[in-house]
Amino acid sequence: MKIGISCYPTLGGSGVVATELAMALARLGDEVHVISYAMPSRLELVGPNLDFHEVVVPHYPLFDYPPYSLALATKMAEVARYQRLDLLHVHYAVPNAVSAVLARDIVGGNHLRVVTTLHGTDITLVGNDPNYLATTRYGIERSDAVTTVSDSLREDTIRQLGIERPIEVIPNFIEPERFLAARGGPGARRWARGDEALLVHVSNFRPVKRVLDVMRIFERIAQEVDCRLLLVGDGPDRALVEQRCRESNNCDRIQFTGNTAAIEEVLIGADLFLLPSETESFGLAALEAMSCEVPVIATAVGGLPEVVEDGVTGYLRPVGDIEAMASAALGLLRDPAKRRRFGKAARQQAVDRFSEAEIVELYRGLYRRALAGG
Ligand code: GMT
Repeated sequence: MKIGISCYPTLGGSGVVATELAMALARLGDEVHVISYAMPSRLELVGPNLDFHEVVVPHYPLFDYPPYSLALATKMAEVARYQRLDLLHVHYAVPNAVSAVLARDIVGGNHLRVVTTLHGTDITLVGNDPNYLATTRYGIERSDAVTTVSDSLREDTIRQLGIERPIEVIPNFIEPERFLAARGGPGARRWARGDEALLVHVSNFRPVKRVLDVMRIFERIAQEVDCRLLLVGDGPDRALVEQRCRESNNCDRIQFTGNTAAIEEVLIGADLFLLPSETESFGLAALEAMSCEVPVIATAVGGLPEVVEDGVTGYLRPVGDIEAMASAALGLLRDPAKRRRFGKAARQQAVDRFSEAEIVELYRGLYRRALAGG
């Protein structure tokens, strides 16, 4: 198949899933063209059948807001026409779905298909904003096929956007071997002093991630156990977090690594993963932690219960319940055998339920059905 994949190029979950999917499809022999305003962080040009096409958004004095959606649609139409694409698979509805639908109209004929994958905040925070609602709904309804990354997001899409069309659930995935390969090295323990417990949080530091809750949980745990916190990623709330670590006199026990594409290097060897989000449609970071045998302490929201099994691969507690999350974490840190058992179960479930090979085949099956759909 000849597939155009469009996504945000950042290290956010939707960009990571799109990039890993693009590389997996190319390895399977499909011809893949990635379309974005910058080269996605995790993208490696794995072979001659994987290309990158940059969307250029020219500035003009009239434009206070350069029209990215139009430049994207123009590039999608150009790539579709000249590379003879069978379909465009767009990740994140705003504005990618609308741009793809427009590109399909520009190309004309009846052969180019549009597949849209909804990732989370494109529905729960952005798409349902009245300023974007009508175009988000239009992009979803006019796509030839639509997927969400969890049952929970599917329900949110139906309820919050009033969507009535069929939506298929295809979850996020991991490549199991990648996380084993890091085992030989120091992994996260390069930051540890001696035997101290290592807690890790990975995110884009947006308010929805509640990074201050990560700090509060850590402070509570640190009262009872010798431990260190690894904060991976970057974003708007980082300054707040740095301020909090100074105020609580914890800076010497907290390490900021910034963004990294080599996520396994900060997860292998860690003791616990913290994800106290306000909402989370799936929680790819939690799945990546699980695949490194790291149990997850998270909130019981959105798609997280579809990923983390409470009491088996981690613990799920109510949003904002610092005491409950800290005490669940302490229960595991004080019982190393139990923590290891949870870690093994986490890896097993990640491999059994979310392996790349199986999930990528779900996408390919969907593509075939969309192409056959006339
Ligand atoms: O907020 C983020 O984590 C980034 C966001 C994105 O679209 O890049 O992530 C969303 O998509 C991921 C991949 O499908 C999901 O695993 C995340 O749960 C989801 N984030 C939220 O719903 C907050």
